[in-house]
Amino acid sequence: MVVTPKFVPLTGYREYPADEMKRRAAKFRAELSRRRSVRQFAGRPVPREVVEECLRAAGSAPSGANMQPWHFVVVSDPAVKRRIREAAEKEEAKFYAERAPREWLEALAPLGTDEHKPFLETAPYLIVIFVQSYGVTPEGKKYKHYYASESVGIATGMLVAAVHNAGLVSLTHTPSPMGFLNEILERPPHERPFLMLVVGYPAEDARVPDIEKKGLAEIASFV
Ligand code: IYR
Repeated sequence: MVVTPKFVPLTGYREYPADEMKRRAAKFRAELSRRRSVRQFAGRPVPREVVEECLRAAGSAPSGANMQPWHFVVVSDPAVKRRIREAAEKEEAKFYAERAPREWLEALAPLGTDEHKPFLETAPYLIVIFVQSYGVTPEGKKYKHYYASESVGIATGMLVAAVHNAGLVSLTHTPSPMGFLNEILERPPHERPFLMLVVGYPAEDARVPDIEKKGLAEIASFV
């Protein structure tokens, strides 16, 4: 089937004078630099509309051939959160005791993590992000997704930024392996759990690891 491309004017773009552009870039950088991954959450509820808007922001991400190969499951049901915590802690216990090579455990040491994941029950929302290896039409026909992992990675980054911008904290969490999420959340086999984003308010006494980000000279080169 040959589709003729259809174009519309670029109405959403805004150009800023150079000094305003610099100010905006620096302000956004400063805002994002305040973001920290948090592992201690308050139980306080978060308005669902906030999460919905953050998901719309994530859904605006660019993706390979605009296939949007993602699905977000927002978990707030305490019984489902408990099942996820139990399954995750079972895998994590094996990870810390047997599966993780020493080098990996050494790399994780500054974070102070272990197999206990109380935040999976405390936080008001667990957003489980799935990557779809292929799409399915309403008629049941399969079609290929391109750069699915890259696309979902971009959408996830935008979700992390949106959640921070809204005034909440998050934790990117990847219990390994994550297959149990398909079972608990009843997602089809062509959807692979990509990452879980734990979202909520930080606990009042939340503490974060004393770690630093690399500077520009270390992460970028201009040629
Ligand atoms: N999934 C484990 C281990 C872990 C792995 C990485 I890479 C981290 O950045 C943090 C933790 C856990 O969540 O404890």
